Amino acid sequence: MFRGRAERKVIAAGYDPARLPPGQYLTDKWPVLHAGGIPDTDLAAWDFFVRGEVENPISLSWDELNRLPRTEITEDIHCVTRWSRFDATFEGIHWSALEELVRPKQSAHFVVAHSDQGYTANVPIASLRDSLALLATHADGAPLSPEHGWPLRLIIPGKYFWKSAKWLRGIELTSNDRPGFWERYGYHNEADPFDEERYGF
Ligand SMILES: Nc1nc2c(c(=O)[nH]1)N[C@H]1C(S)=C(S)[C@@H](COP(=O)(O)O)O[C@H]1N2
Ligand SMILES: [Mo]
Repeated sequence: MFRGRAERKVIAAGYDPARLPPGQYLTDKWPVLHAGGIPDTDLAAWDFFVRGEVENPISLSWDELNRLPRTEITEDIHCVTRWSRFDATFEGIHWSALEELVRPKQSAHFVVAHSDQGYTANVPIASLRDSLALLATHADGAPLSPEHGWPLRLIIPGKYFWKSAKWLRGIELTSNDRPGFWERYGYHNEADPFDEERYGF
């Protein structure tokens, strides 16, 4: 059976080739990708909001956020620019801890993640509730580096990595789906790497 170069590398590395989505190659590195600059964050002035379709909107300081229960996940990440990285580990706060505080309304069906400098990304609320989703403060055992989203980034499983907003400052729950930064530029709304939902609806 014919195997492409990317797939041969996955096999050589001892992974099941089915883990690599079509059109992706495996890398051990963690490339840096974003539009615009890296924000200059002062943790003392930093806050995190949850608003929109919730009974109890909140704003938390960095210390308050970090008092919430913590959890660790391991998962594969896939960038639409075709690199994939397997078994990335992240540590942080799961949405369920925040959901208890804000109590989403019945009308909360979608999420807009808001980052510093205006970047946004949209997902269905089920993606945020997924056990592999995370508001991550750490990656691979260390605090996030500034270029990878320090102090806080979103991790959204099963979707191209542009949905995983870096420098996350808040979560807005919405009743209707609202396209985010890249989605407005024509990236696919669903972004499933195994269906190659790269561009267009
Ligand atoms: N705030 C913000 N988050 C962002 C982006 C961005 O431009 N701004 N780019 C996205 C894209 S396109 C990708 S592929 C990933 C890259 O994350 P990394 O640099 O940690 O690999 O971040 C996503 N999150
Ligand atoms: Mo990306």
